[in-house]
Amino acid sequence: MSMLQEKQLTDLTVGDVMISSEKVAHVQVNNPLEHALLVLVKSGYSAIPVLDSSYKLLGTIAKTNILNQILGLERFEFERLSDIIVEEVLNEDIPCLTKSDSLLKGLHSVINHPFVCVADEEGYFDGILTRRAILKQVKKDIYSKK
Ligand code: 2BA
Repeated sequence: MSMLQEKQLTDLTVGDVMISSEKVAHVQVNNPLEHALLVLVKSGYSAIPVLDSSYKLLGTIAKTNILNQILGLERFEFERLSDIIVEEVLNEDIPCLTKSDSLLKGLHSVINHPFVCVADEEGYFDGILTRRAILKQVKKDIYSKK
């Protein structure tokens, strides 16, 4: 029996159910917006984490942030995508969890955010906790009690 099946919902940690960093699409803070938009469109995600060159978490960036930034008075000025870097647009005001936080704390944070980033005490990026991963565990818990 796997560790995830043995543990009760209330005993699970964020580290047990998060998507680990190597599977998470991300952009670096000094990338041009053109690259960030390419990663967002190609991955299909609406928002992804932003890291520095040492893989520390700095924030997130969404397609909407990029489109807002290049919205001129009459049209989207797509030619500006190569002149602006991610640093000028990212959201720094984001919640963050650690791997040892309880899943219940994670549940609380995904009420307002589709995903929440996970980092260690020094700020190095470990992965993300998504609504999907939380809902799967909640569903498993409900069915195990039927
Ligand atoms: P969204 O991109 O707005 O995606 C909302 C939901 O749509 C996702 O929920 C997932 O169920 C589905 N979805 C979107 N794009 C997908 C894709 N390329 N492949 C499979 N399913 C896809 P969650 O899975 O709960 O993810 C919540 C949010 O976490 C996503 O919001 C996205 O911003 C971020 N995310 C999830 N997985 C990621 C990854 N591997 N890398 C980067 N960001 C990720």
